[in-house]
Amino acid sequence: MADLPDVPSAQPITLRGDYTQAASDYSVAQDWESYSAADHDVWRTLYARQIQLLENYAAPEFIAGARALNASSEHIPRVDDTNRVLDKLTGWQIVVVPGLIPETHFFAHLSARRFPVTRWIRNPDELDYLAEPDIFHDFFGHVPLLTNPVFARFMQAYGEAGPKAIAAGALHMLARLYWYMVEFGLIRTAQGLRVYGSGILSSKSETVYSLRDPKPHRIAFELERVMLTDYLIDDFQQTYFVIGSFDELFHAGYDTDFAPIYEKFADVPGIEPDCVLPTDRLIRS
Ligand code: HBI
Ligand code: FE
Repeated sequence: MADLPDVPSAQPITLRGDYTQAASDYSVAQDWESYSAADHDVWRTLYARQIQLLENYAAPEFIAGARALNASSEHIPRVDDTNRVLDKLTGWQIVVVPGLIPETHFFAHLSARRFPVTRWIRNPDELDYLAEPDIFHDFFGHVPLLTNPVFARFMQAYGEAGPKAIAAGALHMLARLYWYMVEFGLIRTAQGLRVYGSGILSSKSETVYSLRDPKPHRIAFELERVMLTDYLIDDFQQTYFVIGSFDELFHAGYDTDFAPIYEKFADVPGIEPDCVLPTDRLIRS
């Protein structure tokens, strides 16, 4: 059995996945036949809620990706089917895992163009909040943009950056980039501000909140600013960072040598999640 990963959470949570059958890279069989009717019901409910929000809230690239995947609204997708689509579009693959996996393994999968997707789905009484990612978050939230060549290449670069960040003792700075740009990112489009972050788009209430609520700050993306900003894991974000295009994100993640950033800010404390600096460019939603 593979070792249990450390949980990247302030509150101790018990990982609910079954790690006993995991291979050394933490992969497991999806074993689609063994999902229950109740599991498929949860998928159908969540899918119906979120898919109808996309048109008015999601980035066009995300909508196009969700369409291309052609996932069923009726039942949990079969990963083998999705992998055939992904392979043709960007060469990515989904690898099914029991749940959170250790960072080094997570990075290794991403750098090999494999996205880890949790096998299990939440219970019917957890539609709105979950401490760990499940297959709905991982699949519905993350996989659509893996059909986009620019975003997919950014994700690979993120995986490649992992071991260097760990060696430099700067994993927390790299993890902030993932948090704010992959999980909670907003983007400017011709239709106004839109969401592309998977943590937002797999949540009904945060999708609306992130674009419409006057409370959170929406700040133009700036790499060092993001890599220095602490985040909240168990509440809506107080700050969202906004990219102008996926090319901008790609440029920051792919063409930038992070080593000087890690060095420069090694002993600098994180910026509070609700802080607005005089240098920030605020974006109106
Ligand atoms: N494992 N399955 C899974 N999914 C994640 O998003 C994930 C993980 N392990 C580590 C991790 N994320 C983060 O700590 C890294 O991005 C830093
Ligand atoms: Fe996620």
